[in-house]
Amino acid sequence: MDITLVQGDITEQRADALVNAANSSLLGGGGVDGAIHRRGGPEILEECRRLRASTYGAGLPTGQAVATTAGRLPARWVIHTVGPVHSASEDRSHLLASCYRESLRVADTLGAALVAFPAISTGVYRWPIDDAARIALDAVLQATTRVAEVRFVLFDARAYAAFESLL
Ligand code: AR6
Repeated sequence: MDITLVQGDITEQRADALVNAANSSLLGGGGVDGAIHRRGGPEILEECRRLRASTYGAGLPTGQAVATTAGRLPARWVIHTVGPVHSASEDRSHLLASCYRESLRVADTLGAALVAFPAISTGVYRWPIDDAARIALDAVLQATTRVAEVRFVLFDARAYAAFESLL
């Protein structure tokens, strides 16, 4: 598997699947989630609503992932995953690693070859970027997957530098 790093906006990436740092409601929010729904259009939210009604009435659990159409985004699918809120008193790193693993598992079921990830949990959910980058890279490197390229799309220079120094 190739791992590549890009600094920029994930909604501008051409990929088979873009991963969304969603929340368990699947009904949108700020950050990457807001950008994906804004740029992708209402089709994505409609499919999220259907998923809630059919399967995730109680919400998508933290660490799990589910796919929808990508609407108007330059991708075939959006894979929504729910990162953990960072906690100073409890180690939730297994849940953050699970987001990457489960997203790649869903990507395999779709047959996605190129998957773009944001730095999950490092915005609203306050995970320190250096630690999040280590967990993300470890999880992806240890995953058993047919995905050929994982592209991390880092929004700012600090996040990019955190991933680059580890890679
Ligand atoms: N492209 C790539 N990265 C981005 C973009 C973008 N367009 N926008 C922000 N980032 P966040 P979380 C970076 O807050 O911490 C939402 O409200 C950002 O700089 O999007 O997992 C959801 O609905 C940061 O490094 O996700 C949830 O309620 C990273 O993406 C909650 O936020 C993740 O920041 C999820 O919080």
